[in-house]
Amino acid sequence: MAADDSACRVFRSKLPDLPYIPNHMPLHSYCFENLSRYSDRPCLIVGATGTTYSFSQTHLLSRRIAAGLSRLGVSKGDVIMLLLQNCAEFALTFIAASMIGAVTTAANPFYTAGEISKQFTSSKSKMIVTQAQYVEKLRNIAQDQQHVPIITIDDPPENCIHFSVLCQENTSSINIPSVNIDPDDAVALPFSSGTTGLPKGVILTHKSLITSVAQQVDGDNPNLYLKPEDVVLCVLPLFHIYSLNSVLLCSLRAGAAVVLMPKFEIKSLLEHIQRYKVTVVAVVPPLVLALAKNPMVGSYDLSSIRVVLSGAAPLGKELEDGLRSRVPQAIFGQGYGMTEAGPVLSMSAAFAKQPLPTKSGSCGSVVRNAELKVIDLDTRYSLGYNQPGEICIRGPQIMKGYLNDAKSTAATIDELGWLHTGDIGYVDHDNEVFIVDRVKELIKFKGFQVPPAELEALLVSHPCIADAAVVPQKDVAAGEVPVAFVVLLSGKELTEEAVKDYIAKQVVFYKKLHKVYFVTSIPKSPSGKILRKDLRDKLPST
Ligand code: 4UW
Repeated sequence: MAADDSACRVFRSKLPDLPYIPNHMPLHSYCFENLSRYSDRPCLIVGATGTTYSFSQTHLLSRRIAAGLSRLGVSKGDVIMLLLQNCAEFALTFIAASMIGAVTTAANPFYTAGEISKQFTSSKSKMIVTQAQYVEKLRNIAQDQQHVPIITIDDPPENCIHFSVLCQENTSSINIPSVNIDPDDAVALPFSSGTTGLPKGVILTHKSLITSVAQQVDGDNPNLYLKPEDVVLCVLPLFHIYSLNSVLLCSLRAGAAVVLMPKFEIKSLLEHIQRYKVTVVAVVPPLVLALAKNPMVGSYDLSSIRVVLSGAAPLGKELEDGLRSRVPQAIFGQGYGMTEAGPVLSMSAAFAKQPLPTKSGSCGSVVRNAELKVIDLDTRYSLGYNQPGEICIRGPQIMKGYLNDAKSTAATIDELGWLHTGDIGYVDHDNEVFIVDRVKELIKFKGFQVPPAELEALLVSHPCIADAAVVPQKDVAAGEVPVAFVVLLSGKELTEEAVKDYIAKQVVFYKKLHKVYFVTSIPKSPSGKILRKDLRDKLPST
Protein backbone atom coordinates (compact mmCIF):
# COMPACT_ATOMS: atom_id res chain seq x y z
CA MET A 1 0.00 0.00 0.00
CA ALA A 2 1.32 3.45 -0.89
CA ALA A 3 2.47 5.42 2.17
CA ASP A 4 1.63 8.70 0.48
CA ASP A 5 -1.64 9.45 -1.20
CA SER A 6 -1.00 12.92 -2.55
CA ALA A 7 -1.72 11.69 -6.07
CA CYS A 8 -4.92 10.00 -4.94
CA ARG A 9 -8.22 10.77 -6.71
CA VAL A 10 -10.54 11.87 -3.91
CA PHE A 11 -14.29 12.38 -4.26
CA ARG A 12 -16.10 14.89 -2.08
CA SER A 13 -19.68 15.84 -1.39
CA LYS A 14 -21.67 17.77 -3.95
CA LEU A 15 -22.81 19.94 -1.04
CA PRO A 16 -20.40 22.43 0.55
CA ASP A 17 -18.54 21.24 3.65
CA LEU A 18 -19.74 22.33 7.06
CA PRO A 19 -17.53 25.12 8.37
CA TYR A 20 -17.61 23.59 11.84
CA ILE A 21 -18.67 20.36 13.51
CA PRO A 22 -19.00 20.54 17.30
CA ASN A 23 -17.47 17.10 17.82
CA HIS A 24 -15.54 18.14 20.90
CA MET A 25 -18.59 17.70 23.14
CA PRO A 26 -20.26 14.52 24.45
CA LEU A 27 -22.89 12.99 22.17
CA HIS A 28 -25.86 13.67 24.48
CA SER A 29 -24.88 17.36 24.84
CA TYR A 30 -24.73 17.63 21.05
CA CYS A 31 -28.11 15.92 20.58
CA PHE A 32 -29.77 18.19 23.12
CA GLU A 33 -27.84 21.34 22.24
CA ASN A 34 -30.98 23.00 20.89
CA LEU A 35 -33.26 21.63 23.60
CA SER A 36 -34.63 25.04 24.58
CA ARG A 37 -35.98 25.48 21.05
CA TYR A 38 -37.96 22.25 21.08
CA SER A 39 -38.46 21.50 24.77
CA ASP A 40 -42.24 21.00 24.57
CA ARG A 41 -42.31 19.37 21.17
CA PRO A 42 -42.80 15.58 20.88
CA CYS A 43 -39.53 13.67 20.91
CA LEU A 44 -40.33 9.97 21.45
CA ILE A 45 -43.76 8.58 20.57
CA VAL A 46 -44.54 5.00 21.49
CA GLY A 47 -46.49 4.02 18.39
CA ALA A 48 -48.70 1.32 19.91
CA THR A 49 -50.02 3.44 22.79
CA GLY A 50 -49.46 7.01 21.67
CA THR A 51 -47.49 7.73 24.86
CA THR A 52 -45.40 10.76 24.04
CA TYR A 53 -42.27 12.12 25.69
CA SER A 54 -41.46 15.73 24.89
CA PHE A 55 -37.85 16.75 24.37
CA SER A 56 -37.60 18.11 27.91
CA GLN A 57 -39.18 14.93 29.35
CA THR A 58 -36.81 12.79 27.30
CA HIS A 59 -33.87 14.80 28.55
CA LEU A 60 -35.02 14.71 32.17
CA LEU A 61 -35.81 10.99 32.12
CA SER A 62 -32.44 10.25 30.56
CA ARG A 63 -30.78 12.20 33.36
CA ARG A 64 -32.69 10.25 36.00
CA ILE A 65 -31.74 6.96 34.34
CA ALA A 66 -28.12 8.14 34.14
CA ALA A 67 -28.20 8.65 37.90
CA GLY A 68 -29.88 5.25 38.31
CA LEU A 69 -27.26 3.48 36.20
CA SER A 70 -24.59 5.07 38.27
CA ARG A 71 -26.33 4.05 41.52
CA LEU A 72 -26.34 0.45 40.28
CA GLY A 73 -22.59 0.62 39.76
CA VAL A 74 -22.20 1.55 36.10
CA SER A 75 -19.35 3.99 35.68
CA LYS A 76 -17.37 5.67 32.95
CA GLY A 77 -16.06 3.25 30.32
CA ASP A 78 -18.39 0.42 31.41
CA VAL A 79 -20.44 -1.31 28.75
CA ILE A 80 -24.14 -2.01 29.16
CA MET A 81 -26.05 -4.33 26.88
CA LEU A 82 -29.49 -3.50 25.47
CA LEU A 83 -31.51 -6.50 24.35
CA LEU A 84 -34.66 -4.69 23.33
CA GLN A 85 -37.09 -4.23 20.51
CA ASN A 86 -37.60 -0.57 19.61
CA CYS A 87 -39.06 1.22 22.65
CA ALA A 88 -38.64 4.47 24.56
CA GLU A 89 -36.45 2.74 27.15
CA PHE A 90 -33.93 1.90 24.43
CA ALA A 91 -33.47 5.54 23.50
CA LEU A 92 -33.53 6.78 27.10
CA THR A 93 -30.99 4.24 28.32
CA PHE A 94 -28.67 4.89 25.38
CA ILE A 95 -28.66 8.62 26.12
CA ALA A 96 -28.35 7.99 29.87
CA ALA A 97 -25.31 5.79 29.36
CA SER A 98 -23.70 8.53 27.28
CA MET A 99 -24.33 10.99 30.14
CA ILE A 100 -22.15 8.97 32.52
CA GLY A 101 -19.52 8.15 29.92
CA ALA A 102 -20.70 4.54 29.63
CA VAL A 103 -20.95 2.60 26.39
CA THR A 104 -23.98 0.84 24.91
CA THR A 105 -23.80 -2.42 23.02
CA ALA A 106 -27.15 -3.40 21.56
CA ALA A 107 -27.90 -6.94 20.45
CA ASN A 108 -30.76 -8.37 18.46
CA PRO A 109 -33.33 -9.64 20.99
CA PHE A 110 -34.14 -12.48 18.59
CA TYR A 111 -30.60 -13.80 18.91
CA THR A 112 -30.19 -17.25 20.42
CA ALA A 113 -28.66 -17.61 23.90
CA GLY A 114 -25.34 -18.51 22.26
CA GLU A 115 -25.25 -15.43 20.03
CA ILE A 116 -26.14 -13.13 22.93
CA SER A 117 -23.56 -14.74 25.14
CA LYS A 118 -20.79 -14.17 22.58
CA GLN A 119 -21.56 -10.45 22.33
CA PHE A 120 -22.00 -10.15 26.08
CA THR A 121 -18.65 -11.80 26.78
CA SER A 122 -16.74 -9.99 24.07
CA SER A 123 -18.10 -6.59 25.13
CA LYS A 124 -17.59 -7.36 28.85
CA SER A 125 -21.02 -5.89 29.56
CA LYS A 126 -21.75 -4.97 33.18
CA MET A 127 -25.54 -4.87 32.94
CA ILE A 128 -28.33 -6.01 30.64
CA VAL A 129 -31.52 -4.08 29.96
CA THR A 130 -34.12 -6.30 28.32
CA GLN A 131 -37.71 -7.57 28.24
CA ALA A 132 -38.99 -10.38 30.45
CA GLN A 133 -39.57 -12.65 27.44
CA TYR A 134 -35.81 -12.72 26.66
CA VAL A 135 -34.54 -13.38 30.20
CA GLU A 136 -34.65 -17.15 29.73
CA LYS A 137 -31.95 -16.79 27.06
CA LEU A 138 -29.71 -15.07 29.62
CA ARG A 139 -29.68 -17.98 32.03
CA ASN A 140 -26.10 -19.03 31.21
CA ILE A 141 -24.87 -15.49 31.57
CA ALA A 142 -26.67 -15.08 34.90
CA GLN A 143 -25.14 -18.33 36.18
CA ASP A 144 -21.60 -17.51 35.08
CA GLN A 145 -21.69 -13.85 36.05
CA GLN A 146 -23.56 -13.61 39.31
CA HIS A 147 -23.17 -9.90 39.64
CA VAL A 148 -24.62 -8.79 36.34
CA PRO A 149 -27.88 -6.97 37.02
CA ILE A 150 -30.63 -7.87 34.56
CA ILE A 151 -33.16 -5.09 34.24
CA THR A 152 -36.48 -5.61 32.50
CA ILE A 153 -38.69 -2.86 31.17
CA ASP A 154 -41.76 -4.99 31.97
CA ASP A 155 -42.69 -7.33 34.86
CA PRO A 156 -39.34 -8.64 36.11
CA PRO A 157 -38.91 -12.43 36.39
CA GLU A 158 -37.13 -13.79 39.45
CA ASN A 159 -33.77 -12.18 40.21
CA CYS A 160 -34.34 -9.33 37.76
CA ILE A 161 -34.86 -5.65 38.53
CA HIS A 162 -37.65 -3.50 37.17
CA PHE A 163 -36.60 -0.59 34.95
CA SER A 164 -38.40 1.86 37.26
CA VAL A 165 -35.59 1.31 39.77
CA LEU A 166 -33.33 3.21 37.40
CA CYS A 167 -35.66 6.22 37.30
CA GLN A 168 -36.30 6.60 41.02
CA GLU A 169 -34.15 9.67 41.38
CA ASN A 170 -35.82 12.70 42.88
CA THR A 171 -36.38 15.16 40.05
CA SER A 172 -35.19 18.16 42.04
CA SER A 173 -31.77 16.71 42.83
CA ILE A 174 -30.58 14.30 40.16
CA ASN A 175 -27.24 12.93 41.18
CA ILE A 176 -25.21 12.29 38.03
CA PRO A 177 -21.50 11.84 38.67
CA SER A 178 -19.46 14.47 36.88
CA VAL A 179 -17.35 12.67 34.33
CA ASN A 180 -14.80 13.96 31.92
CA ILE A 181 -15.76 12.68 28.51
CA ASP A 182 -13.10 12.78 25.84
CA PRO A 183 -14.31 13.04 22.22
CA ASP A 184 -12.37 9.84 21.51
CA ASP A 185 -14.15 7.88 24.24
CA ALA A 186 -16.47 5.13 23.07
CA VAL A 187 -20.22 5.68 23.33
CA ALA A 188 -21.63 2.88 21.17
CA LEU A 189 -20.36 -0.63 20.53
CA PRO A 190 -22.34 -2.22 17.70
CA PHE A 191 -21.11 -5.60 16.45
CA SER A 192 -20.19 -6.20 12.85
CA SER A 193 -18.15 -8.78 10.99
CA GLY A 194 -16.72 -6.07 8.71
CA THR A 195 -14.91 -7.38 5.67
CA THR A 196 -13.97 -10.76 7.15
CA GLY A 197 -14.28 -13.08 10.12
CA LEU A 198 -16.53 -13.17 13.15
CA PRO A 199 -18.60 -10.29 14.55
CA LYS A 200 -16.40 -7.75 16.33
CA GLY A 201 -17.17 -4.80 18.60
CA VAL A 202 -17.02 -1.59 16.55
CA ILE A 203 -15.86 1.31 18.70
CA LEU A 204 -17.88 4.38 17.80
CA THR A 205 -16.83 7.40 19.79
CA HIS A 206 -18.66 10.57 20.76
CA LYS A 207 -16.67 12.27 18.01
CA SER A 208 -17.56 9.70 15.35
CA LEU A 209 -21.28 9.76 16.00
CA ILE A 210 -21.51 13.55 16.33
CA THR A 211 -19.58 13.93 13.09
CA SER A 212 -21.81 11.45 11.29
CA VAL A 213 -25.03 13.06 12.53
CA ALA A 214 -23.71 16.53 11.66
CA GLN A 215 -22.76 15.34 8.18
CA GLN A 216 -26.39 14.40 7.70
CA VAL A 217 -28.50 17.05 9.43
CA ASP A 218 -26.38 20.09 10.36
CA GLY A 219 -25.60 23.31 8.52
CA ASP A 220 -27.34 25.74 6.20
CA ASN A 221 -27.99 23.07 3.62
CA PRO A 222 -28.29 19.76 5.47
CA ASN A 223 -27.84 16.62 3.36
CA LEU A 224 -30.81 15.06 5.16
CA TYR A 225 -33.07 18.01 5.88
CA LEU A 226 -35.11 17.17 8.98
CA LYS A 227 -37.41 19.83 10.43
CA PRO A 228 -38.86 20.04 13.95
CA GLU A 229 -42.29 19.42 12.41
CA ASP A 230 -41.12 16.11 10.99
CA VAL A 231 -42.44 12.81 12.29
CA VAL A 232 -39.85 10.12 11.63
CA LEU A 233 -40.84 6.45 11.66
CA CYS A 234 -38.52 4.20 13.64
CA VAL A 235 -39.43 0.72 12.47
CA LEU A 236 -35.90 -0.45 11.65
CA PRO A 237 -34.29 -1.94 14.74
CA LEU A 238 -32.38 0.46 16.95
CA PHE A 239 -29.83 -2.25 17.68
CA HIS A 240 -28.58 -1.69 14.13
CA ILE A 241 -26.54 1.43 13.54
CA TYR A 242 -28.68 2.65 10.60
CA SER A 243 -31.71 3.25 12.80
CA LEU A 244 -29.76 4.35 15.86
CA ASN A 245 -27.87 6.99 13.93
CA SER A 246 -29.97 8.16 10.98
CA VAL A 247 -33.35 7.84 12.70
CA LEU A 248 -32.91 8.38 16.43
CA LEU A 249 -29.80 10.54 16.79
CA CYS A 250 -30.49 12.64 13.68
CA SER A 251 -34.07 13.31 14.85
CA LEU A 252 -32.92 14.24 18.35
CA ARG A 253 -30.46 16.72 16.91
CA ALA A 254 -32.96 18.20 14.47
CA GLY A 255 -35.84 18.40 16.95
CA ALA A 256 -38.03 15.95 15.01
CA ALA A 257 -40.39 13.42 16.60
CA VAL A 258 -39.62 9.69 16.45
CA VAL A 259 -42.48 7.18 16.30
CA LEU A 260 -41.26 3.89 17.76
CA MET A 261 -42.49 0.56 16.39
CA PRO A 262 -41.19 -2.66 17.98
CA LYS A 263 -41.12 -4.60 14.72
CA PHE A 264 -42.09 -4.56 11.07
CA GLU A 265 -45.56 -5.71 10.19
CA ILE A 266 -47.17 -4.15 7.12
CA LYS A 267 -50.64 -3.40 8.54
CA SER A 268 -49.28 -1.86 11.68
CA LEU A 269 -46.71 0.12 9.67
CA LEU A 270 -49.44 1.59 7.46
CA GLU A 271 -51.60 2.37 10.49
CA HIS A 272 -48.74 4.17 12.17
CA ILE A 273 -48.02 6.26 9.08
CA GLN A 274 -51.65 7.27 8.80
CA ARG A 275 -52.27 7.83 12.52
CA TYR A 276 -49.14 9.87 13.24
CA LYS A 277 -48.94 11.56 9.83
CA VAL A 278 -45.42 10.26 9.42
CA THR A 279 -43.31 12.47 7.15
CA VAL A 280 -39.98 10.60 7.00
CA VAL A 281 -39.60 6.83 6.63
CA ALA A 282 -36.26 5.03 6.82
CA VAL A 283 -36.50 1.62 5.19
CA VAL A 284 -34.54 -1.34 3.87
CA PRO A 285 -35.28 -3.00 0.49
CA PRO A 286 -37.68 -5.67 1.90
CA LEU A 287 -39.83 -2.86 3.30
CA VAL A 288 -39.72 -1.12 -0.06
CA LEU A 289 -40.96 -4.40 -1.54
CA ALA A 290 -43.88 -4.48 0.90
CA LEU A 291 -44.77 -0.84 0.29
CA ALA A 292 -44.49 -1.25 -3.48
CA LYS A 293 -46.41 -4.51 -3.81
CA ASN A 294 -48.75 -5.13 -0.87
CA PRO A 295 -52.38 -4.44 -1.89
CA MET A 296 -53.18 -3.18 1.63
CA VAL A 297 -51.17 -0.05 0.90
CA GLY A 298 -53.99 1.34 -1.24
CA SER A 299 -56.37 1.44 1.75
CA TYR A 300 -54.27 3.85 3.80
CA ASP A 301 -53.57 7.56 3.59
CA LEU A 302 -49.82 7.89 3.07
CA SER A 303 -49.96 11.46 1.79
CA SER A 304 -48.02 12.79 4.81
CA ILE A 305 -44.79 11.08 3.69
CA ARG A 306 -42.31 13.52 2.19
CA VAL A 307 -39.08 11.49 2.42
CA VAL A 308 -38.31 7.78 1.99
CA LEU A 309 -34.71 6.77 2.70
CA SER A 310 -33.57 3.26 1.78
CA GLY A 311 -30.29 1.54 2.48
CA ALA A 312 -28.37 -1.31 4.14
CA ALA A 313 -28.70 -3.49 1.00
CA PRO A 314 -28.96 -3.00 -2.77
CA LEU A 315 -32.28 -1.84 -4.18
CA GLY A 316 -33.44 -2.80 -7.66
CA LYS A 317 -34.87 -0.23 -10.05
CA GLU A 318 -38.17 -2.06 -10.38
CA LEU A 319 -38.82 -1.82 -6.65
CA GLU A 320 -37.81 1.81 -6.56
CA ASP A 321 -40.28 2.58 -9.37
CA GLY A 322 -42.98 0.56 -7.61
CA LEU A 323 -42.51 2.57 -4.44
CA ARG A 324 -42.50 5.89 -6.28
CA SER A 325 -45.88 5.08 -7.78
CA ARG A 326 -47.31 4.36 -4.31
CA VAL A 327 -46.04 7.56 -2.69
CA PRO A 328 -45.64 9.91 -5.67
CA GLN A 329 -45.38 13.03 -3.50
CA ALA A 330 -42.36 11.71 -1.58
CA ILE A 331 -38.70 12.28 -2.33
CA PHE A 332 -37.11 8.87 -2.64
CA GLY A 333 -33.38 8.20 -2.28
CA GLN A 334 -30.76 5.90 -0.89
CA GLY A 335 -28.08 6.13 1.71
CA TYR A 336 -25.06 3.87 1.89
CA GLY A 337 -23.75 2.92 5.29
CA MET A 338 -21.43 0.50 7.01
CA THR A 339 -21.25 0.10 10.80
CA GLU A 340 -17.48 0.73 10.81
CA ALA A 341 -17.85 3.91 8.74
CA GLY A 342 -19.76 5.63 11.49
CA PRO A 343 -21.98 4.56 9.54
CA VAL A 344 -22.98 6.88 6.67
CA LEU A 345 -20.69 7.07 3.63
CA SER A 346 -23.09 8.63 1.19
CA MET A 347 -26.60 9.95 1.05
CA SER A 348 -28.94 11.19 -1.62
CA ALA A 349 -28.66 14.94 -2.13
CA ALA A 350 -32.35 14.88 -3.08
CA PHE A 351 -33.02 15.04 0.69
CA ALA A 352 -31.02 18.27 1.07
CA LYS A 353 -32.62 21.56 2.04
CA GLN A 354 -31.67 22.78 -1.42
CA PRO A 355 -32.10 19.46 -3.17
CA LEU A 356 -30.08 18.32 -6.14
CA PRO A 357 -31.29 15.94 -8.83
CA THR A 358 -30.21 12.34 -8.35
CA LYS A 359 -30.25 9.24 -10.51
CA SER A 360 -32.12 6.05 -9.96
CA GLY A 361 -29.90 3.39 -8.36
CA SER A 362 -27.48 5.90 -6.91
CA CYS A 363 -26.58 5.79 -3.22
CA GLY A 364 -26.17 9.55 -3.18
CA SER A 365 -23.06 11.61 -2.88
CA VAL A 366 -20.34 11.15 -0.24
CA VAL A 367 -21.27 12.94 2.97
CA ARG A 368 -19.80 16.38 3.69
CA ASN A 369 -16.47 16.82 5.50
CA ALA A 370 -15.32 13.39 4.36
CA GLU A 371 -13.23 11.89 1.59
CA LEU A 372 -14.12 8.92 -0.56
CA LYS A 373 -11.90 7.10 -2.99
CA VAL A 374 -12.27 4.06 -5.21
CA ILE A 375 -9.24 1.82 -5.54
CA ASP A 376 -8.22 -0.85 -8.01
CA LEU A 377 -8.40 -4.21 -6.23
CA ASP A 378 -5.07 -5.39 -7.61
CA THR A 379 -2.89 -2.29 -7.85
CA ARG A 380 -4.54 -0.40 -4.89
CA TYR A 381 -4.24 2.80 -6.95
CA SER A 382 -7.17 5.18 -6.86
CA LEU A 383 -9.51 5.26 -9.82
CA GLY A 384 -11.34 8.06 -11.59
CA TYR A 385 -14.95 8.59 -12.57
CA ASN A 386 -17.04 5.57 -13.63
CA GLN A 387 -14.32 3.04 -12.81
CA PRO A 388 -15.46 0.37 -10.35
CA GLY A 389 -13.18 -0.61 -7.49
CA GLU A 390 -13.18 -0.89 -3.71
CA ILE A 391 -14.78 2.06 -1.95
CA CYS A 392 -12.71 3.63 0.83
CA ILE A 393 -13.76 6.43 3.17
CA ARG A 394 -11.83 8.79 5.43
CA GLY A 395 -12.99 11.31 8.02
CA PRO A 396 -13.56 11.86 11.75
CA GLN A 397 -16.82 9.88 11.61
CA ILE A 398 -15.25 6.45 11.06
CA MET A 399 -14.78 3.96 13.91
CA LYS A 400 -11.88 4.21 16.27
CA GLY A 401 -11.24 0.52 15.66
CA TYR A 402 -12.43 -2.94 16.61
CA LEU A 403 -12.57 -3.73 20.30
CA ASN A 404 -9.43 -5.59 21.41
CA ASP A 405 -8.58 -6.52 17.85
CA ALA A 406 -5.66 -4.50 16.53
CA LYS A 407 -5.10 -6.95 13.68
CA SER A 408 -8.60 -6.61 12.22
CA THR A 409 -8.47 -2.86 12.78
CA ALA A 410 -5.20 -2.58 10.85
CA ALA A 411 -6.65 -4.72 8.08
CA THR A 412 -9.62 -2.35 7.75
CA ILE A 413 -8.21 1.14 8.38
CA ASP A 414 -4.87 1.69 6.64
CA GLU A 415 -2.02 3.83 7.94
CA LEU A 416 -3.34 6.88 6.07
CA GLY A 417 -6.70 6.65 7.78
CA TRP A 418 -8.70 5.13 4.90
CA LEU A 419 -11.37 2.65 5.88
CA HIS A 420 -11.65 -0.14 3.30
CA THR A 421 -15.27 -1.15 2.92
CA GLY A 422 -15.06 -4.35 0.91
CA ASP A 423 -17.77 -2.89 -1.35
CA ILE A 424 -17.27 -2.50 -5.08
CA GLY A 425 -18.64 0.67 -6.56
CA TYR A 426 -17.91 3.70 -8.67
CA VAL A 427 -18.52 7.43 -8.68
CA ASP A 428 -20.07 8.91 -11.81
CA HIS A 429 -19.42 12.29 -13.41
CA ASP A 430 -22.11 13.85 -11.21
CA ASN A 431 -20.31 12.62 -8.10
CA GLU A 432 -22.96 10.04 -7.37
CA VAL A 433 -21.92 6.77 -5.73
CA PHE A 434 -23.12 3.44 -7.17
CA ILE A 435 -22.54 0.11 -5.42
CA VAL A 436 -22.20 -2.80 -7.82
CA ASP A 437 -20.85 -5.72 -5.78
CA ARG A 438 -19.20 -6.80 -2.56
CA VAL A 439 -15.75 -8.39 -2.29
CA LYS A 440 -16.07 -9.00 1.42
CA GLU A 441 -17.51 -12.22 2.80
CA LEU A 442 -20.55 -10.59 4.39
CA ILE A 443 -24.00 -11.83 3.41
CA LYS A 444 -26.96 -9.48 3.83
CA PHE A 445 -30.37 -11.00 4.48
CA LYS A 446 -32.94 -8.20 4.30
CA GLY A 447 -30.21 -5.80 5.41
CA PHE A 448 -29.23 -7.99 8.40
CA GLN A 449 -25.63 -9.13 8.66
CA VAL A 450 -24.94 -12.84 8.20
CA PRO A 451 -21.22 -13.45 8.76
CA PRO A 452 -20.18 -16.60 6.84
CA ALA A 453 -17.27 -17.22 9.22
CA GLU A 454 -19.71 -17.61 12.10
CA LEU A 455 -21.73 -20.27 10.26
CA GLU A 456 -18.57 -21.99 9.01
CA ALA A 457 -17.26 -22.25 12.59
CA LEU A 458 -20.55 -23.81 13.68
CA LEU A 459 -20.54 -26.22 10.73
CA VAL A 460 -17.04 -27.52 11.35
CA SER A 461 -17.89 -28.06 15.02
CA HIS A 462 -20.29 -30.82 13.86
CA PRO A 463 -18.70 -34.25 14.45
CA CYS A 464 -19.41 -35.38 10.86
CA ILE A 465 -18.20 -32.25 9.02
CA ALA A 466 -14.60 -31.91 7.85
CA ASP A 467 -14.78 -28.53 6.14
CA ALA A 468 -17.35 -25.95 5.10
CA ALA A 469 -17.86 -22.64 3.33
CA VAL A 470 -20.88 -20.35 3.38
CA VAL A 471 -21.69 -17.95 0.54
CA PRO A 472 -24.60 -15.73 -0.48
CA GLN A 473 -27.18 -16.86 -2.97
CA LYS A 474 -29.39 -14.22 -4.62
CA ASP A 475 -32.98 -14.20 -3.42
CA VAL A 476 -35.89 -12.05 -4.55
CA ALA A 477 -37.44 -11.45 -1.14
CA ALA A 478 -34.34 -11.30 1.08
CA GLY A 479 -31.73 -9.97 -1.36
CA GLU A 480 -29.36 -12.73 -0.34
CA VAL A 481 -29.60 -15.93 1.67
CA PRO A 482 -26.77 -18.02 3.13
CA VAL A 483 -26.04 -21.39 1.51
CA ALA A 484 -23.35 -23.86 2.55
CA PHE A 485 -20.85 -26.09 0.81
CA VAL A 486 -20.03 -28.95 3.13
CA VAL A 487 -17.33 -31.64 3.07
CA LEU A 488 -18.19 -34.67 5.20
CA LEU A 489 -15.57 -36.64 7.13
CA SER A 490 -14.85 -39.90 5.36
CA GLY A 491 -17.30 -42.61 6.26
CA LYS A 492 -19.81 -40.16 7.77
CA GLU A 493 -23.30 -39.51 6.47
CA LEU A 494 -25.52 -36.50 6.96
CA THR A 495 -28.62 -35.23 5.19
CA GLU A 496 -29.16 -31.67 4.05
CA GLU A 497 -31.99 -31.32 6.58
CA ALA A 498 -29.75 -32.50 9.42
CA VAL A 499 -27.16 -29.85 8.57
CA LYS A 500 -29.81 -27.15 8.29
CA ASP A 501 -31.35 -28.13 11.63
CA TYR A 502 -27.99 -28.21 13.34
CA ILE A 503 -27.40 -24.59 12.37
CA ALA A 504 -30.98 -23.41 12.81
CA LYS A 505 -30.92 -24.37 16.49
CA GLN A 506 -27.94 -22.13 17.14
CA VAL A 507 -28.68 -18.95 15.21
CA VAL A 508 -31.23 -16.19 14.74
CA PHE A 509 -33.76 -16.83 11.95
CA TYR A 510 -32.00 -14.85 9.23
CA LYS A 511 -28.73 -16.78 9.56
CA LYS A 512 -30.41 -20.13 8.80
CA LEU A 513 -29.00 -22.05 5.85
CA HIS A 514 -31.27 -22.16 2.83
CA LYS A 515 -29.40 -24.86 0.95
CA VAL A 516 -26.56 -27.28 1.61
CA TYR A 517 -24.35 -28.61 -1.19
CA PHE A 518 -22.22 -31.63 -0.34
CA VAL A 519 -18.81 -31.41 -2.03
CA THR A 520 -15.53 -33.28 -1.83
CA SER A 521 -13.37 -30.22 -1.12
CA ILE A 522 -13.60 -26.47 -0.57
CA PRO A 523 -11.56 -24.47 -3.10
CA LYS A 524 -8.85 -22.47 -1.32
CA SER A 525 -6.01 -20.14 -2.24
CA PRO A 526 -2.42 -21.22 -1.47
CA SER A 527 -2.66 -19.20 1.75
CA GLY A 528 -5.75 -21.15 2.80
CA LYS A 529 -8.42 -18.52 2.06
CA ILE A 530 -11.72 -19.87 0.81
CA LEU A 531 -12.21 -18.97 -2.85
CA ARG A 532 -15.72 -17.71 -2.33
CA LYS A 533 -16.15 -16.38 -5.82
CA ASP A 534 -15.55 -19.86 -7.26
CA LEU A 535 -18.28 -21.21 -5.01
CA ARG A 536 -20.67 -18.36 -5.82
CA ASP A 537 -20.13 -19.09 -9.51
CA LYS A 538 -21.31 -22.67 -8.96
CA LEU A 539 -24.70 -21.56 -7.66
CA PRO A 540 -27.71 -21.60 -9.94
CA SER A 541 -28.61 -18.08 -11.09
CA THR A 542 -32.03 -16.99 -9.89
N1 4UW B 1 -26.71 -0.32 -1.29
C1 4UW B 1 -26.03 -1.50 -1.35
C2 4UW B 1 -26.81 0.38 -0.15
C3 4UW B 1 -26.17 -0.15 1.01
C4 4UW B 1 -25.48 -1.38 0.88
C5 4UW B 1 -25.28 -0.68 2.92
O1 4UW B 1 -24.83 -3.70 8.58
P1 4UW B 1 -23.80 -2.81 8.01
O2 4UW B 1 -22.49 -2.71 8.67
O3 4UW B 1 -24.32 -1.31 7.94
C6 4UW B 1 -25.38 -0.86 7.22
C7 4UW B 1 -25.68 0.55 7.39
C8 4UW B 1 -26.59 1.19 6.61
C9 4UW B 1 -26.97 2.57 6.73
C10 4UW B 1 -26.66 3.33 7.79
C11 4UW B 1 -27.08 4.71 7.92
C12 4UW B 1 -27.82 5.26 6.81
O4 4UW B 1 -28.22 6.46 6.82
C13 4UW B 1 -28.09 4.46 5.74
O5 4UW B 1 -28.75 5.07 4.74
C14 4UW B 1 -29.86 4.45 4.22
C15 4UW B 1 -27.71 3.15 5.70
O6 4UW B 1 -26.01 -1.56 6.47
O7 4UW B 1 -23.62 -3.30 6.51
C16 4UW B 1 -22.74 -2.62 5.65
C17 4UW B 1 -22.86 -3.16 4.26
O8 4UW B 1 -24.20 -3.14 3.77
C18 4UW B 1 -24.21 -2.90 2.37
C19 4UW B 1 -22.74 -2.71 1.97
O9 4UW B 1 -22.20 -3.93 1.56
C20 4UW B 1 -22.11 -2.27 3.28
O10 4UW B 1 -20.73 -2.45 3.37
N2 4UW B 1 -24.98 -1.68 2.09
N3 4UW B 1 -26.01 0.26 2.29
N4 4UW B 1 -27.50 1.50 -0.13
N5 4UW B 1 -25.41 -2.05 -0.30
